[in-house]
Amino acid sequence: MTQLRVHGLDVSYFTGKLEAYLRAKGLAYELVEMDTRSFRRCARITGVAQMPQLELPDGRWLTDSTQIIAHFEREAPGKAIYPDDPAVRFIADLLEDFGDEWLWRPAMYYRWSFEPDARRVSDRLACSMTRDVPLPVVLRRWLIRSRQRRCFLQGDGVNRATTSAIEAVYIEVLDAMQTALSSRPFLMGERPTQADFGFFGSMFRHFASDPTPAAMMRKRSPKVLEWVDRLWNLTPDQFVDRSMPDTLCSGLDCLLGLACEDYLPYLDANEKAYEAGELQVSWQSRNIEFSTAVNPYRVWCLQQLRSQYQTMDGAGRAKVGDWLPSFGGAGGGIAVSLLRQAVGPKALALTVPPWTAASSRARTEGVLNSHWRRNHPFHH
Ligand SMILES: N[C@@H](CCC(=O)N[C@@H](CS)C(=O)NCC(=O)O)C(=O)O
Repeated sequence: MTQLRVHGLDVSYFTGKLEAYLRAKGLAYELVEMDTRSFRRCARITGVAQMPQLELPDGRWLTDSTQIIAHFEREAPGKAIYPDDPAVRFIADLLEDFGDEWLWRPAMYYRWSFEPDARRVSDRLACSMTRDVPLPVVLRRWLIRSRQRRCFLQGDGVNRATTSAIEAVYIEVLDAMQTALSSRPFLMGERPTQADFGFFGSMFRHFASDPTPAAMMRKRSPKVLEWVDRLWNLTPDQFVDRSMPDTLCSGLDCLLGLACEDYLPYLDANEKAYEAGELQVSWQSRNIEFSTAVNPYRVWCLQQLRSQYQTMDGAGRAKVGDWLPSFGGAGGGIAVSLLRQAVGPKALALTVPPWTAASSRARTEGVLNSHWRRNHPFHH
């Protein structure tokens, strides 16, 4: 085996994010379509039942799209996507995390609540992910829908009372991206950064592909549609000689405002509930009350952002301290105080990847699901 093997699916949010990054870097890969058996096999190696999982040519494994990108930015530093300026890089990290995590719920909502969208993807999953399940296709399709609706709609705070707030996230992000992309090809400037890839998973695999949100994108935000194609079609020669963003461009205020006013207060509530040993967390978005399971993975996301902020030099912290309140609206000041807090006593450590089948993380820590909880339905 000489090239990278991406174990995932062609309808998957984070597989799409990783594929776009590898294409932009010019790293050849083969997409290996998962089924339930290979999903379990990969989980036994990396300790996390999720996709994508990346098999390196030397037999080592990586998982978590953000960590995989960090790995290649370290190991293959040419054609860099991380900004050189630490403060700009921090903002790109924040936007990557916001894109990764905060659009998951709207992406699942549009995919599994609307009949044409749910039909299209349950058909696809019945022939891909569950092709090794010895049941008739109709039954597989039904099981997939029921499972996704139970886990990612009912289980993630999607109900009649919260629908308007979830739709507002998608619409506001579309508008914010349309503004940011009106005068440049990528979110932060002339060159792609991790911020672009953070938004790409949801925008490409869900919003631009599932019929209901795709119609909205075509009508409302053609610049976003154009950016989706641009990023998927990106090769290193298109950006290597472009300069890295060294300051914040105008037009990012709406996006940063959403990250500071909507996402970070949730991350704060999630962390507090985790620290208190609770299983559920409640928070408000647009005056609507949500209650969802505490998500340890996102506690780790906040800890990562905080330690990145705290390890910057004084000049970098000062820039972020100026930018967040001026770009991020009222939530910007609160965001800065959140970033200044010490990492809580229950700091989470992600065992340093890559893993090999012999050093499998699962063997010592057991298998977690993609939100770092146990009891994944595909385990047994
Ligand atoms: N933080 C991970 C998230 C990966 C993730 O959540 N992937 C989804 C599919 S796009 C998944 O595997 N979900 C598991 C499930 O459906 O149970 C990453 O960045 O790769």
